[in-house]
Amino acid sequence: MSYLCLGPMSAGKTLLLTCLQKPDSVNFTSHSVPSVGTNLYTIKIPPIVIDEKDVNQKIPPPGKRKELVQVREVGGCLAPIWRDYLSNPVEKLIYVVDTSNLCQISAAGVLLYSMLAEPRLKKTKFLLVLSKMDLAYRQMRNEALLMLQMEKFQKQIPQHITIVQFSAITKEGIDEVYDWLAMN
Ligand SMILES: Nc1nc2c(ncn2[C@@H]2O[C@H](COP(=O)(O)OP(=O)(O)OP(=O)(O)O)[C@@H](O)[C@H]2O)c(=O)[nH]1
Ligand SMILES: [Mg+2]
Repeated sequence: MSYLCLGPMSAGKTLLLTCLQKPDSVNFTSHSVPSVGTNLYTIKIPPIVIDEKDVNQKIPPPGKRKELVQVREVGGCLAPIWRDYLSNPVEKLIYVVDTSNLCQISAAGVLLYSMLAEPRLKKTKFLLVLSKMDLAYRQMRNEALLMLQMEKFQKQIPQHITIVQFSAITKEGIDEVYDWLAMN
């Protein structure tokens, strides 16, 4: 079973996965180059922090939370052949959309839908990452979801999609991504 990370070119996949690997290594001076192939990231998931004051906190039983996962990024320039990476069953798929790129959001939605409609991904768990949330000129969550036509998609597809707002710079959403990766 594999974990994949897909999304259009420059969506923020490399920086997301680098940030999950080493949060402190990413800051506003960070930059990355386009991935022309695939990159494999081994991510150590930090243990859950128990907040004794939070009576509603869900603490998974021991052994139920993964500690180490491997995620393969497939570069956005390989979108025409993403399907070639589906030969192993895909347990989880992270799909990254750049909320600051108005020209790309609708196209990102079409590509996402083509993956959701893929028969080999019917049992895959999807995480939709709305990236670059630190940028002032980004789309807000609701506008981005509207442009992606998420409401329509969610009625038509069997997969459950978790949605996270993320910034590699401010680390917004990082704990939610870790929790999603860690769950069985
Ligand atoms: N401000 C800001 N910039 C980001 C963030 N994530 C990525 N970037 C920038 O966006 C550009 C593209 O990011 P990448 O992570 O390389 O994008 P990618 O999805 O891996 O792109 P491909 O490998 O071409 O498919 C880089 O210049 C990053 O520095 C973020 O959270 N905030
Ligand atoms: Mg990349």
